[in-house]
Amino acid sequence: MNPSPRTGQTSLTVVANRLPVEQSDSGWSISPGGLVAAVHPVLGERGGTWVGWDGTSGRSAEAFEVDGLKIEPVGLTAAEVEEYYGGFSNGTLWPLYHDKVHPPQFHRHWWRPYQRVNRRFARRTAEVAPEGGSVWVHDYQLSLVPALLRHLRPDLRIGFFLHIPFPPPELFAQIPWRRQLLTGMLGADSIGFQTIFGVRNFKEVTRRYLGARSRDQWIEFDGHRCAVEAFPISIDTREFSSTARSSKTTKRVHELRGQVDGRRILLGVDRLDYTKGIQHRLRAFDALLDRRPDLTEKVVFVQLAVPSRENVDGYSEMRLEIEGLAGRINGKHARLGKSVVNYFYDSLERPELIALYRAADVMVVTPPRDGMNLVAKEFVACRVKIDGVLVLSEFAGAARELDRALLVNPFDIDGTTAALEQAIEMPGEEQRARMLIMRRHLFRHDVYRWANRAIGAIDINANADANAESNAGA
Ligand code: ADQ
Repeated sequence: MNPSPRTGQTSLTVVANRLPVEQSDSGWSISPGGLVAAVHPVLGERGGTWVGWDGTSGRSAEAFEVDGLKIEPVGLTAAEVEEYYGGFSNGTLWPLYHDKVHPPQFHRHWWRPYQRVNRRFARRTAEVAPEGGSVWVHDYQLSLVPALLRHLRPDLRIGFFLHIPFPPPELFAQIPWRRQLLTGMLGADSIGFQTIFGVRNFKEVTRRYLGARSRDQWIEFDGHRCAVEAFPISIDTREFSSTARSSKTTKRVHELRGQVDGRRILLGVDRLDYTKGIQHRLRAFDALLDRRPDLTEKVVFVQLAVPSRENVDGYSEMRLEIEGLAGRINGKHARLGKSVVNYFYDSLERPELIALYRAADVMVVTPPRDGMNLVAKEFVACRVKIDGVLVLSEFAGAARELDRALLVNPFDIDGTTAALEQAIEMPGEEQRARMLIMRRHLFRHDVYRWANRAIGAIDINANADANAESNAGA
């Protein structure tokens, strides 16, 4: 065992596809982001290591340290980036797990590099994790790591967290390598999903395709017990809220509002991905202006899209489609000097994003499928005046918690159009009542609570496995 000198808890090793660091002229620094922000305090307290890929191709594998965090890079060749990352992870699993909103491709020449890279991650982790330590593996790119790691290092406590949805059995069934993916994940002591639907789907497929037995939160397979639970991820609510409240942000909000001549701002903020439903919301907005031409001079749709996976199949076509759609809507409804859609293909700095969240009147989040969707939560956290309206897809994990949003089915253009109209015209009192409830929820359920619950489950369930009688399914 390797207890931390301060807490007596074992050290934590995080394993994720990407390292939480970025390089500039002045060297490496921790890159801002939800996962690293949530895990950093725990890593600081318990002592920790992060195993991951640095985003480049090449086989650099020298360990280094940033802000007290040990970094263990896993190198990938250019071919592996294409086949393991762009191919099996993002061309097979990503679209399939998101209900096939884009057709997945099944290629054996992607599966083999996926296995090889998963083995490399497992080996690297096995080399660096302290004896008896806890390891937390993240996401669909590394589904095989838990079982590989358990085989190499049976002394470790292993957790796995899936950030994206786990699909219904009839979709999962299509994967030629479904048994290997399931046995890979079941090597963990604890698996976390974003919602209870992920838990249910996973239990069902392990029963059907592995004959695993499950009871309550336990799945038993091959003499090993694994806990499966929903841990909805969240954000640093206090940090978003206090930045939104600052005088600097307030000044910027006034500037932004001045730039749109008092028009109401509908806002979309997404990674440019087909799971985010940017086209769905633009079509609904177009239909709204068709039906209510009087709104043309009163509203503007601001859509920010962060460049993402530009080398993966389907992404550049989708970008062209969205840009064409934005252009057509402007062509139809804009007046001289007044476009109705302002589209930006860019990533914003956090303070500017927060100012936009505050400046907007209506946040429009319409993914046809999304594990959680942090943008919806960030918007709510930034509404320090307890106003504004969230229009949210019922197919985002966040809809389970943010149920005072106007929930929409993004495939239903008429329904989404009606929700946009309702949002634009919602009285202040109703905005306040809805927003208050959602903000209260987010202050109680922030990312620190998420990390504590998920990491706590790894420790507790590993102990349970060692001590408990094997009675699952009895
Ligand atoms: P994503 O799909 O990448 O991740 P999402 O929840 O949509 O994550 O969050 C995107 C993040 O990027 C947000 O923090 C947002 O602020 C930021 N962002 C988006 N557009 C931006 C822009 N133009 N400029 C700057 N920042 C921008 C996966 C799953 C999600 C799940 C997360 C976390 O697909 O469902 O919520 O992991 O588990």
